[in-house]
Amino acid sequence: MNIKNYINGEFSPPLLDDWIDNYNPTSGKVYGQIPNSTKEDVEKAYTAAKSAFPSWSSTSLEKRSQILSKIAQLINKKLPELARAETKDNGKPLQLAKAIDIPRAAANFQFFANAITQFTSDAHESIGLDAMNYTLRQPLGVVGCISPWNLPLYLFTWKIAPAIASGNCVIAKPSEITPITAYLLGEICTEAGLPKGVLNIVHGLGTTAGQAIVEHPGVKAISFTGGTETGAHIARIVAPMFKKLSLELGGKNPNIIFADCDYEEMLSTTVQSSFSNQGQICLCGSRIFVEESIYDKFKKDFVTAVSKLKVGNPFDDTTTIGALVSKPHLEKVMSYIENVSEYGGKILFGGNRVSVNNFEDGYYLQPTIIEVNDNQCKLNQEEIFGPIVTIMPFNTEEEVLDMANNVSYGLSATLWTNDLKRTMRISKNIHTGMIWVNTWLLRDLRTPFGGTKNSGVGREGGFEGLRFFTEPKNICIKY
Ligand code: TXE
Repeated sequence: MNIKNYINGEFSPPLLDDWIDNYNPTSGKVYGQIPNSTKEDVEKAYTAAKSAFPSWSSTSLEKRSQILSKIAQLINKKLPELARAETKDNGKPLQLAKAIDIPRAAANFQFFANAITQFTSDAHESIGLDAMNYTLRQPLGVVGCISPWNLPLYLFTWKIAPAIASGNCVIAKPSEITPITAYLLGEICTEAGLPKGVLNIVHGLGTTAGQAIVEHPGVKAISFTGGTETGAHIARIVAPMFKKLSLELGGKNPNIIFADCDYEEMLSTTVQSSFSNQGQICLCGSRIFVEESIYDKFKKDFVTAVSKLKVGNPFDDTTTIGALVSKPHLEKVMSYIENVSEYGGKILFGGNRVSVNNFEDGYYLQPTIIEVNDNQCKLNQEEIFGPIVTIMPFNTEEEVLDMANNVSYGLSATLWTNDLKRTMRISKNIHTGMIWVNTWLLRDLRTPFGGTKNSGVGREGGFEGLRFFTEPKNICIKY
């Protein structure tokens, strides 16, 4: 499938007619080409976005909301096609794309279609001074949205929906590794009646097309999800330009399991939080800490449960683990397995590539459990972002809190316990942006989403997202 840029409501080839191969990770084969866009394509997208802005920013909230709702409806209507495209492009099980990725992309639009009609600004009466302040929340203008490959349409729309709901025009770039559903979104936006130039989708490499969006002096804000190193690079570029910046970066999230938890529920959720989407979710609980008294039992039961996961053809209904997203990513993940003993780990389960019938060159890897005995080892400090978790025991609350916090990331944490006081203490003292207690990845789209430390700055979700994409302007009137 060959895809094109979506600029000013039209599909167009890259101006320099340069293309990049797109791989299908389930088979390891090239199955299409995508534009290798350059600065010139970004400039074309900018011109379209800039000229659409005056009209879009003064379009009524009801009208914007109707268009966003229509986009949501069309995503739901085309769910089977979008889910298949996502699986082919990313390698994830089709069941997952159908149940999570595509419905959530629709929900992102529907949520912000509703949220924008409820978003209000403040008024402050200066009592005794005969003055009234009111604060406008104005759209920024042209903004940039750059998203990764792990949850392609889900994360792409999570940025675009609040940006356009609040009246901005967007230049968006999906990951070059998973561009297809973003391409299909262009058609949907046209069908939904989104005016030309409100959303412009430029495909290409991060270092050229992505960088051109970040560097463009007319782009007022960058919302980025991706790797920590890339986030730091972007921050260095935009800081002296004083752009608004939201960064959602990597994670190395602790999953803390106390003996008093609801064991069976913890066990099945822990299998999910470890290996969903081949472990390629920034929220996966990749460091599992288990209270000593249940450590041996957990180890045995966890290995048994994980051994039942089925790695295979992602289009097959019974598959629970599909292909990793790309060859370089598979190689990165495998390097941790190859060096496991040097890094102080012992493989309890998995560790091998899997050959899948008719998909022999796909990027399949067993879910892998590694036992470690030092939280400072590389396996516990670096984001692997694949189907690998580490486990180790702990004795006291202080000890596990210390290990949970002793890492450069601070995205999320999961806690399993029925002790209320302990829940309150740990939740308060853990250094992450989000904590799930007795559950994992239960999402309410109104809540602030994001991390601390090397996991990024800023929050997405709910009104936080709308605040990011608007500039507060205070007006003080003396009467
Ligand atoms: O991400 P990149 P990569 C982590 C994970 C993974 C590592 C690297 O550990 O192994 O990051 O992954 C665009 N200017 N996460 O290299 O490069 C790029 O084109 C502007 C965690 O694939 O950060 C893509 O659209 N844009 C993460 C997007 O950035 C640039 C999800 C993300 O790609 C750019 C993915 C530049 N200079 C990986 N360079 C999460 N937080 O969920 C690249 N891009």
